[in-house]
Amino acid sequence: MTTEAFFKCDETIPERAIHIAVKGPGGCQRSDGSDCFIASNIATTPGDMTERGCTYAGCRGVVGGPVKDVIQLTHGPIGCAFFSWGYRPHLADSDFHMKYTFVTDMDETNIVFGGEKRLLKCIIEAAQEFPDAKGVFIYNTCSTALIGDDGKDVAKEAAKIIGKPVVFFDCEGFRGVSQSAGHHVGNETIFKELVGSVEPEGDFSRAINIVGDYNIKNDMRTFEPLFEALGLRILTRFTGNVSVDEIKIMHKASLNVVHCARSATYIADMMKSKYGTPYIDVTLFGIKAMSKALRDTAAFFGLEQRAEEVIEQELAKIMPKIEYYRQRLQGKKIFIYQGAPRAWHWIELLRELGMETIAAATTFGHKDDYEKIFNRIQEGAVIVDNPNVPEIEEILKVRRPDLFISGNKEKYVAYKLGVPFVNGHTYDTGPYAGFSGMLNFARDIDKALHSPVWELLKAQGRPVPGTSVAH
Ligand code: CFM
Repeated sequence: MTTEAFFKCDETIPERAIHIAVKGPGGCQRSDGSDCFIASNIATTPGDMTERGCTYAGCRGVVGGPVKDVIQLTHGPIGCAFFSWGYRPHLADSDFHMKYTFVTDMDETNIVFGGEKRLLKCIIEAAQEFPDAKGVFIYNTCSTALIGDDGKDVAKEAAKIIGKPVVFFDCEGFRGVSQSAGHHVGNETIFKELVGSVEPEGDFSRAINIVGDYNIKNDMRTFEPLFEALGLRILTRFTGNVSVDEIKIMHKASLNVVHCARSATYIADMMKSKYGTPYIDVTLFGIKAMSKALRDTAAFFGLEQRAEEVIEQELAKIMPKIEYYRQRLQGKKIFIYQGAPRAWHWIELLRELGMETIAAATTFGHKDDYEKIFNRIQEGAVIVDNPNVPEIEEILKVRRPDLFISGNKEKYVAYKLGVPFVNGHTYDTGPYAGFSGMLNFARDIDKALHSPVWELLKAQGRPVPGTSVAH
């Protein structure tokens, strides 16, 4: 075992060593040289400059927030509502959920005397102001949890008064080690409070749910028509572009097709044990993965032949353009840092475009996410759990990827260091899913890599892609 930290910036945080690994021959090697798995889903060391979000963020921002026809009400201070509003483009065919955010706006007096009455008043007022809303989702925050407000009880009372579902999420920020706990709370609460609350008549033998896709910049438009072309009906989307009434009947579907395994396997598991609904895991990004998703789904319904026709038709449309981009992107080295699944979803997609991932990091991945990354990534790549900001900078400066795929928080760090960047969370000009979305992704990568700005910087003697920077 060596005492030297893998990253120079971690010399004063030895706790980081177990979160960093290099893919060795056939497996993983930790930064201290020992063979073992990377540590994940544990609390961040105090003082470590993590980029993680809170449980409330995972519940309100990721799982509950995309539901399009409910009042999205934060029970807490105004900042919690403001900073979770509008950043993630989980679009729908209406914009109520993106246009408005609601908050009980807890101030000092409310914290001292309690916020239950205020919460009830806010629910009633919001429901009166927006009579078309189909229900209310209430998200708990740290402050209201600490003073012991019984939001669940208020929700019950409010539901009787307004005559619509009022769902309370126990998603106070401090509950988990990252936003991942909020996904779990979101899944469990929606399952218990809404799923199965209505029993519709009809034939659901060819109905599926898309589970764990949030319709980021209309991702769903790229793949839903393909599932429909197989002869299937999409009953419920969990939770991109979905109404509360569709969630209530999602238990009627014959199959759950799970895209984001991290944030939504919980509800697929609960549906399997309560209703016997089977599920399959898919990746809806990239040629091989998207084709496999269609094949696996079709196989469940005995529609194999139709799947081959759909795939052939779609590939004919994109392959000439994919070939064009492959020529331009060949050999580029990529650093991906995403929440979790997209880091493993995209390794193969990038390979299909001629590129290799040399570093992959996730904010809140669990063991199963890292297993998938290790299995897919090339030897010698570095894998980092819950990276801190100096580590990200060090990877950009020392390993010099040709491109960094990450989110808005990291964009300017990349630009300052002369590294081309593509936004993998909210997309530059997405959608990126499906076959057609892959072309958008490739085009954005091409634009980032071949922007004329890099030539201008070179002329000024500034750092440009592919050159190392002293540190
Ligand atoms: Fe699932 Fe997501 Fe992701 Fe996620 Fe996210 Fe996202 Fe993400 Mo940003 S649900 S885990 S909490 S695929 S918002 S649509 S891009 S970090 S890798």
